Amino acid sequence: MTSFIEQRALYQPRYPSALKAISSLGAVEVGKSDPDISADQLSQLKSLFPNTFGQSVIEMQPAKVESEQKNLKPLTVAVVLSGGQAPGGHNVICGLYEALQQISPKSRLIGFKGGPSGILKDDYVMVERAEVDLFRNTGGFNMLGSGRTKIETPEQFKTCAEVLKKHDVNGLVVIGGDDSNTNAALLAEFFKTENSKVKVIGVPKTIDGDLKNKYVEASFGFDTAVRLYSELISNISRDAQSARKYYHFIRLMGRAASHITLEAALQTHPNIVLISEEVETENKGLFDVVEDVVQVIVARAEAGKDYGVVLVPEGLIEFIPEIRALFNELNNIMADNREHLTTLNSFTSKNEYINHKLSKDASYTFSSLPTDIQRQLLMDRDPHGNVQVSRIETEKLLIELVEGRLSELKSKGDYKGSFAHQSHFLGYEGRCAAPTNFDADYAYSLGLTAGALLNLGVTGYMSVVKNLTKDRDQWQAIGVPLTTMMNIEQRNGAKKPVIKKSLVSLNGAPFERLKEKRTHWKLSDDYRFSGAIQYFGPAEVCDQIPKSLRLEHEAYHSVKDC
Ligand code: FBP
Repeated sequence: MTSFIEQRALYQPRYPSALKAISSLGAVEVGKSDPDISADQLSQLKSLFPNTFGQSVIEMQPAKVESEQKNLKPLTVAVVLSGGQAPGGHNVICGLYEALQQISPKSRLIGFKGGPSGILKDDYVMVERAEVDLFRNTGGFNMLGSGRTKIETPEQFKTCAEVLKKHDVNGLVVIGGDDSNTNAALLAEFFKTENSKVKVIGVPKTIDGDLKNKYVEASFGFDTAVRLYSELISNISRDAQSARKYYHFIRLMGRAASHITLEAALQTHPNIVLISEEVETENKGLFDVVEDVVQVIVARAEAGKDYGVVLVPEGLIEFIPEIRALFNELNNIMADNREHLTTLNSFTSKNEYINHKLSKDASYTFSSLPTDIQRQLLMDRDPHGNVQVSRIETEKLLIELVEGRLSELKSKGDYKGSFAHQSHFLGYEGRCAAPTNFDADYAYSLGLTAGALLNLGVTGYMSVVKNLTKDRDQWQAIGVPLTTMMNIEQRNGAKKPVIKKSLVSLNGAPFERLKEKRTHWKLSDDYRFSGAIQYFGPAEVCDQIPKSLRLEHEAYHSVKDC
């Protein structure tokens, strides 16, 4: 064990004071709210979730009378880590364990291994005090492992029920992103229909920051991942400014939404920041995006600066209208012809087969992309039907197109600079970092809240902690019905109920702040050195929270440091 791990293990996560006495908490209903979707989608959701749709949001408060207290028998709870790693996952499990111990020292926590498939395979470990002490405040999901298996067929639902029954499980906690929490909602509905005693609670995890809505202020893991990326971007910016010879194109993880890129920009002040949601709203084609980047490079060259930093969100490619249309066609073709495609082994045969089925416009877009990108677009979708954007090298595509355009301008005498470049992809580097104080505290609180919700006997809820910009003792533990976050979307070629992803709002305060500042960043070198994540030392550096979170929940002008 390293000295860092030893010292960090001593950190005691902080949490809302109400969660200090879980067995004496009661539930107060604080209102119902339907998701903000069309009447048609609403009625589809009601019929898909007859037992769990329409439940109230509940707030946990000390019970007023003895009879309201839910100090029950020991609970047997199962937990899975699902989807991509996010810093804080171990702390959710540690918080959950402590909650169960508070309820009864005889409670048991079963950790299914490798994500939801661990339940199907009945592959598990018992989580005991020794594991909790070993993994508290550490990054990674290695305590149990993770996976992206979706429990979707009737046979899988049945197996899941049988395995949980065999272990006499009362509650299942799914720690995951939007897709995994959607799965949690489906399981909750299934168990209720089957009169099973298993209650299901979801926990909002994802570095992408796109699992947020009017109840969920943030997902755990976002803060740590962006702080780590920001440190690396700061280092690269300083290198660019020192060597004065490269443009650094840095693609940042985050699948669809640009929250990570936006937050990293607020922390580091790059010269160019692309925000996918803005590109889509302004209906910009690929060549418009390239032109925007080129203009800044030309202007910087005129100021004698042939270097700079460009941030590119991982999901950008999917938000460019002509490419989105291509993706939709590709997804449907790939879903409808899955079996036949598995028989085609070479890229050329796959390419020919698919290209034949594309519309004229989509085929033109596809053919105009470099071969490497075409190859990446034809890779398998994830189990939820999503394009695996982390495997598409958008930063390299941009570099190639920018380079081409600059040489055109050069030949006409409209550009006199030189364009040397480096490409980077920051993604996996951030997903298993040791959680910041914020993520360590937040994830631990979410685990405690999940335990408290199970003790109350509710199902189909997400564990939510609110007031995150306030001190920990003012954080508030609530339960929000998973179905209130859903809408109906096209997945794997069919309409499915899914938890709605939150994209960057162009009317939101974080984007407003970016707009206010970014013109200045283009030509100046106003790079900010955000520094490494600090775990030990003064609260100003150890207890920071994301700037976008502060901008969303505090008065705009009070947030000055970005
Ligand atoms: P989750 O939505 O499961 O949290 O995953 C987030 C993420 O890190 C995305 O940012 C990225 O596109 C994707 O996972 C990469 O997936 P994989 O780990 O399967 O390569």
